[in-house]
Amino acid sequence: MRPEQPSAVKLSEYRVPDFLIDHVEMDVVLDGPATRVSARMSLRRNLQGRPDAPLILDGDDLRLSGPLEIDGRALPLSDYSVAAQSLVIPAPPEGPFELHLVTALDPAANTKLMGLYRSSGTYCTQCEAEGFRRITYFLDRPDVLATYRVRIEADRAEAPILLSNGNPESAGSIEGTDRHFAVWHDPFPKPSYLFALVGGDLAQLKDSFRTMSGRDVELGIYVEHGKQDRAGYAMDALKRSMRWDEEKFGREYDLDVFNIVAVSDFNMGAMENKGLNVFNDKYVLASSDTATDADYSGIEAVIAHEYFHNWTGNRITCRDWFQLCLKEGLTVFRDQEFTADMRSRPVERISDVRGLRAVQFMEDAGPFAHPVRPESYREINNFYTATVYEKGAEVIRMLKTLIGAESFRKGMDLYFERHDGQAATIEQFIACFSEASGRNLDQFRLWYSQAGTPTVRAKTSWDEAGGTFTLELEQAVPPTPGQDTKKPMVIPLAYRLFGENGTPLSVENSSGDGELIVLSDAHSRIDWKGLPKRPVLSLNRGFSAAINLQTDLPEADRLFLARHDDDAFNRWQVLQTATTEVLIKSVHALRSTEPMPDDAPQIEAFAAALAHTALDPALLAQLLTLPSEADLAREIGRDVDPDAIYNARLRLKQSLLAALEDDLRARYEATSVPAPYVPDAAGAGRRALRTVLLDLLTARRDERSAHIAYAQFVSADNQTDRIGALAVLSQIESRLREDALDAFASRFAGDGLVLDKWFALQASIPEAGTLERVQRLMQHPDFSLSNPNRVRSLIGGFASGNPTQFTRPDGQGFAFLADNVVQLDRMNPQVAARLLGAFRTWRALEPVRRAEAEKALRKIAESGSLSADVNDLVSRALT
Ligand code: 0A1
Ligand code: ZN
Repeated sequence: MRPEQPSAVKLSEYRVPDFLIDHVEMDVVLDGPATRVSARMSLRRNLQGRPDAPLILDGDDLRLSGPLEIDGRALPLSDYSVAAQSLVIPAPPEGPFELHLVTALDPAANTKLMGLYRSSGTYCTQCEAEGFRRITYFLDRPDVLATYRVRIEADRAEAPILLSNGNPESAGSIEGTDRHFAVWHDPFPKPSYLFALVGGDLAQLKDSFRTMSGRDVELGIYVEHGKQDRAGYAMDALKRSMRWDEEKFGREYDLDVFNIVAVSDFNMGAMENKGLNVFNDKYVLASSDTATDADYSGIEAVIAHEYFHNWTGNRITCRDWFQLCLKEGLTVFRDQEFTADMRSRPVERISDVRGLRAVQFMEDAGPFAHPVRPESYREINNFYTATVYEKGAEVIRMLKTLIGAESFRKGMDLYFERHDGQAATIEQFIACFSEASGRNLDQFRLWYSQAGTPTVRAKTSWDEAGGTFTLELEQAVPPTPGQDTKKPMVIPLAYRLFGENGTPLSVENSSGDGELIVLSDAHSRIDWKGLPKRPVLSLNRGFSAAINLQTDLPEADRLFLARHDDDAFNRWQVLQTATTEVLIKSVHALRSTEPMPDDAPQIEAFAAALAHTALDPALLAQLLTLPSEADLAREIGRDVDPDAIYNARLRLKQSLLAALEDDLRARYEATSVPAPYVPDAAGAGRRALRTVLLDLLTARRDERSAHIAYAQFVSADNQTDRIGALAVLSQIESRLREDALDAFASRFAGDGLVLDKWFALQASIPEAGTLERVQRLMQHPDFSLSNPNRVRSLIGGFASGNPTQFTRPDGQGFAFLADNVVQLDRMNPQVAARLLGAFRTWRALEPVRRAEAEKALRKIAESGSLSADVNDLVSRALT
């Protein structure tokens, strides 16, 4: 039995709004359970809308306080009606009018963390996608753009800081009381999802930024008292982001102030509200003692991402939620480019592609697959996905590769110029690039409408007599839910041909596009003529197309590329591909009577990488990291046995250790330098290498291995080395592991953000006792089901970070997740629904585990009143 389906919203049924709201005057009285919001909206009929349509405002979980007023006069009760999700005025005035209404809210009771809620006492808001309707009745859709003036009033002691969007206008005391107020005005018309308000007792870090035209902008980062000294890196990242957007895209900041508030209870990473970004504190707070290099780079990326939204998202927003990738794919592309410029471009590319494959390719291959621009949804919250974000960014990157950097920049300039102040669509966006480049991009748009990862098969041949090298390409897009047949896509394949000794050859190919092949048919053939010798082909360089590439490269070509390719990404890729093949063979061998494959070539390749002393340590760390368990599961595709995958990886690590122990140790020791911790790319690369080497050095998982990891744990003077050691140690069953875990817990007791790492590490231990450990940890004083970060670390860490235990053949791992999803759903549907992502590949499991996964999904489906969020995902998972 499948749960009942709420009706779907469809792109094809988009209609312009029947009414528009030009301006809103809000008066928000923050007063605990007696909080009140007064909203005066300047409304008018939209001449493009239906002439006789009633006014229907959206609402969710709202209580009206007092009568509605139109132009200052109370509206008789018979002239409007209030239902669970709407307020309807059947016959509003014909001309422009002002609607005034007051809602009564209890922010502390808002456990969904959507709308106005409290996080550690601070009043804060989250409105994307449909949270504003939980604050007041409104036309809560992104194509209704209004200016806002917001007056906030609160007790001065409880909330000395009062913030909203735009610029501060006035502030003062309310005479004869302990209360005060602040007025904010945002001159830029914006959709309601960008509204924000904060009231609380927070510490402030201040700075300023002079824009390219010489305006001074005041910057503020607000955090819990006592944590200001952990906000410095975020501030630095903000200033670098502001400068970068000026230099790379000509985009200048537009208000007098830019504020960021960090809160500890937040459903997602952060939110780009105009002039007032609200952040999950995980993406603001960092010190060498509490944060890892990965945390620092996460902060840098998310700060940049939210800041870049000011132009791609806020100044130009989305017409409807189907266009979500218009702002998200583009903004992820921009933040990835920023990180590449701040750090190492090839290392950033490798880690972005690793992430894309691990999450988005998985999503694209399972029941949750959907196009970058979906065409229908039941719950929009479930479309903040890797497909919309990460594949959306890849589509932008492919567009740039296809039309060239210059046309791309021209297209962006045209987009900003033409659509500033509007709510736009993908068609309008793409039209700017067609015009700028003079290219027809109709077929390219399939990247937005066809789900599934294209597979490209490449076959090469060599005609010695004529000196002709031939590449035959064949593309196919697999069927996905609702899309059985697909059309050929436009696939930009960057390539280079190498001659002897690794010299790049400059020969025109028969399609004549420089070092780029644009595959647009199902089959295609490219010839290079007049070559003296068979060249070596490096294809899809830098992962120019987001595809699964299958090549017939002979072993000799691979070795050649591993050594000579001047594209670091492809040097990494050839080694990954070869290692993946060996590991998959091992998995099959472990599940049958076939012999184990020969891993001598892997050992040789790793030895060569280790011997290459001039290599960037960050790149070496990537080269020495085996494909993940999830990568292998995806490549295997069906009848997946996570235990066999785990054992195959461990076995290869043990072979590498047996063959290369001295080299590994020497290299490991060289990564330990006594310099003080600096969270820069160079240091981060060295530390990443250190932990990768530690993992290999301890592959025997014996007591001696535990000692090696423990030694790094106790001597670490920064969180990266400490967590790196603890992560390795936690995979080894030993007394030392428990000692180290206890020491970590007492050192960071009370600091949830740091303990999240501790929760996640324990949740990922590949041992039968882990489920019980996780259940025990749920009782830990620093764990709380109401905090999304804790839930994601412990429960999410188990479901998504522990393939062998989550998929236990006895089904207890699945059942544990199911029970928690049902329980959490009553409190916070978004967080509950996100946990279900762990089921994105359940059908690929071997039959015993698959049956248990299905049982758990059915149990959720049958558990009674589910939120739209969980309902939607469970029913899609079971379809
Ligand atoms: N626009 C934000 C993501 C975001 C979406 C929904 C949220 O609701 C809980 C919060 C944040 C971004 O891309 O960063
Ligand atoms: Zn975003």
